[in-house]
Amino acid sequence: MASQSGPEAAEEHTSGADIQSFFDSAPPLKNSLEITDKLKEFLDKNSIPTRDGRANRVVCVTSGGTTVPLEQRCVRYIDNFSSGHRGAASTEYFLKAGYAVIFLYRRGTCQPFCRSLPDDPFLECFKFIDKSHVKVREPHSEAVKMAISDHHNVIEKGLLLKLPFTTIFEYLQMLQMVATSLSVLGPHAMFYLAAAVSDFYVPWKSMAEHKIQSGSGPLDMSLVQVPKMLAVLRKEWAPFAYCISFKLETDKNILLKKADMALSKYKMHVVVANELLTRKEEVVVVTGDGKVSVCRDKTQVDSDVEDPLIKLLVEKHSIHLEDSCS
Ligand code: PAZ
Repeated sequence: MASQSGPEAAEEHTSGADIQSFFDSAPPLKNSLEITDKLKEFLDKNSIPTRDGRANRVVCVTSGGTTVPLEQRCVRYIDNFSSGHRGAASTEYFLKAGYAVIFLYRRGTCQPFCRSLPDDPFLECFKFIDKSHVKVREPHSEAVKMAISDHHNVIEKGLLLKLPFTTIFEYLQMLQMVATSLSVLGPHAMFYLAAAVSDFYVPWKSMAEHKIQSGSGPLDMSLVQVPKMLAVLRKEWAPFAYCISFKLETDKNILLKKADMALSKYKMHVVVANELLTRKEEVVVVTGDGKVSVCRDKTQVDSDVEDPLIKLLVEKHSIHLEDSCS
């Protein structure tokens, strides 16, 4: 089941009780103390006003797809499509624009600053000079040097915090932790929710403990709807933050209608609508003021749509900040 976005009917009704029951029944995060410490350290660094007295802007970029385990000792799971390219590229552009970034990403998906690294098998990119020295082979050495130095630079300055998730249970618990910590930044915080989040899941308590056996015939299981957390994020977790969500469809005839629905239903500031096949070329930025199509600069070979997209969103965030502070 690819549960990128359920049918309209399935998007209705999320009660506080559904949300509570999701969190109550989710297996607790194994590393929640470590995450709390990392968030605290990151915010201590990034909530200090800059020299000119301006508050720092911090964005949480979510990236990659969540999984839905079918067994507690998980052998099988349902996955959601997302390579993580959008989130990784956007993170780089937000950092360039002066934001500190919390990169909440699916383990194993695309990482910031790694996009220009060679596709060749990793070990084929290196060679021994002598027994203790390794060199990057040409033509990869420039790309590898750039990736290492760009990444090192932002980590050193404490501007990038990377938090990995795999399952829908981990993702939503971590998103809640990040959102409630970022609420101290008020309108200076932004959420850029590009992760592909499962719409249906198996509640932990009704999940088989051991590997499901194939001997007992066809598999018949019923999945429960994942409560829509966007409205809670807006209303309770980080009520003053600037919130951007994504809407992915494969049928372009319903895409903009669904984006409009998400905008009004979850009170997002922006919904970025994209179609699976053209997502790297064009997106549509949907706000209460109208719709703007944003395209990759096709005259440049290495250009990507995230470059103009992030520029536009940064402008919109600035207007939001001016409005909030006046
Ligand atoms: O990760 P990627 O670059 O392969 O794809 C990005 C995307 C299509 C997952 C993202 O732009 C998106 O639309 N995320 C939200 C998906 C959804 O509607 O749940």
